[in-house]
Amino acid sequence: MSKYSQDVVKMLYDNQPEYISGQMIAEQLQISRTAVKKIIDQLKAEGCVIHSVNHRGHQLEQLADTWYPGIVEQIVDAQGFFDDVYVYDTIDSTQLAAKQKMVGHQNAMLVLSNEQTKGRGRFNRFWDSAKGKGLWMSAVFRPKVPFSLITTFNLFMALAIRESIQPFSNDKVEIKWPNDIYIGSKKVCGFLTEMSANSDGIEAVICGIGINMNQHADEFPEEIAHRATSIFEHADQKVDRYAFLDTLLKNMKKRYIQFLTVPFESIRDEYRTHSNIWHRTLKFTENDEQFSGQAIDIDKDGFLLVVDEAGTNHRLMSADIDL
Ligand code: BTX
Repeated sequence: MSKYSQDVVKMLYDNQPEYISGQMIAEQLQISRTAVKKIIDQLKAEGCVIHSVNHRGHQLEQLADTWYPGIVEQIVDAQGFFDDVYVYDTIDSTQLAAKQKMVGHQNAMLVLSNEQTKGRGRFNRFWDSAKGKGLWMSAVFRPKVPFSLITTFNLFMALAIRESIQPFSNDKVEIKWPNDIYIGSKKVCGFLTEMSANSDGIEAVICGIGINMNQHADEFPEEIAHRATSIFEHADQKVDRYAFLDTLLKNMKKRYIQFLTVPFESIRDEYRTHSNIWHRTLKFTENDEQFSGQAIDIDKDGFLLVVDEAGTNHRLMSADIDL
């Protein structure tokens, strides 16, 4: 996409819901009206819904299912939290890109891509990241906190993601400790937190977030179709990816500040209320060990307390849980 297309789409976006004339766009960008018309036609072909009316100009109704860097930057800048943002059309993994981009400076950063060809979950498991269907993003934070606090970071982010999805969904959105967000019995989001540290302390916390926004149920690959869902499947309309990103970044900022300033204990009740793992017998897999049991609580460090069927207590830092 040419630089001018980025400028035009941003002008249309900034002018919403008003019309802007082709003449005005041409003058501001110092290009011909024919060039403007060509760009507008191209944006329409990409999937932008733009109303073009003689003597009034162009009005943007809906953006295409893609991240336009200029608009993403505007949303990110308005939050005043992340210093840098990188937007890709396609990439192997935003998590890998974030780890490369964060070297040599102390900036907080975001990396987003329309598609990932090698999206990864925990233990290098695949993460399906279809083009234009979801939010595939990695966020790099630079907390100056002791190592011991990091075990709770993921829990604060879980709340941020859950409360961002909820307003877009007609159905209840819940946290499945430690790394997933569910709607009903299906996963709508997976996220993971990795850390980079040296002997002086933490260099960065890298949070990779995959959220299924607009897939239809029959669009998921066969191996995950029975346990994956999207926000769209629980909404009346397509998710506006920009409105969603804005909501998510606001909540991430809020929860990050909370992470830095209050102990997990002060949000524990809230976390418990929004979790889907209580009062049922579940199958846990931790490393190679498997057992059935009931989750009882989460302790102040974010570890899950479980009692297995033989009555033995377990304190889990991470595990796979079959619902
Ligand atoms: P996880 O290991 O808990 O979940 C991975 C498992 O989830 C897979 O084995 C598969 O069964 C299932 N799965 C794969 N893709 C999807 C999907 N789109 N929706 C629902 N279920 C799925 C959770 O790992 C953490 C995932 C983080 C993904 C983000 S995306 C941006 C960033 N970049 C990157 O490479 N990873 C992170």
